[in-house]
Amino acid sequence: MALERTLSIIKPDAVAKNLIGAIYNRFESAGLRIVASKMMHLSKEQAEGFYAEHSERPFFGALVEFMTSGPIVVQVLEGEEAILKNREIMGATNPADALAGTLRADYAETIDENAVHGSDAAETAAREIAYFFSDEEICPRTR
Ligand code: RTP
Ligand code: MG
Repeated sequence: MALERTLSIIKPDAVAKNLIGAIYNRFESAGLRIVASKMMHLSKEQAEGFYAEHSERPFFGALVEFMTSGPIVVQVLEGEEAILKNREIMGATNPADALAGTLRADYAETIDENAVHGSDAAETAAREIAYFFSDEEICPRTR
């Protein structure tokens, strides 16, 4: 098993619904450690840059508008198989397809406003963590 880090975002819909603590509890209950955390309100440029891989997709404009519609909470999660584990905790992109007990099944209404983001592979995790956090802002456990 590999110790990994992944980038997680609590999206504007879930922050608006007062779900920050409930979502953090899911991460910690699953054994993931929050090793960096900040609240932000993304600019259009920041959201476009973060989702650049989707820039040609038909939903890109709506995605950027949604991600800039209110504050988000961004965190680095660390743990064994953290990338896959977080994706399992999140559930499928479309909440209608998400397994019972996942964040998206419990807290999201639509594919456009689906509560959380999580990196999908090691390379994207490294890029996404560096997009939001400097090395000094990441604080691994010392005890
Ligand atoms: P995320 O990146 O946010 O963790 O979600 P994901 O990997 O499960 O989904 P991805 O394919 O990366 O898409 C990014 C976000 O774009 C929106 N989306 N809308 N209307 C659509 O068909 C559609 N497809 C994707 C979702 O908000 C998705 O989370
Ligand atoms: Mg994705």
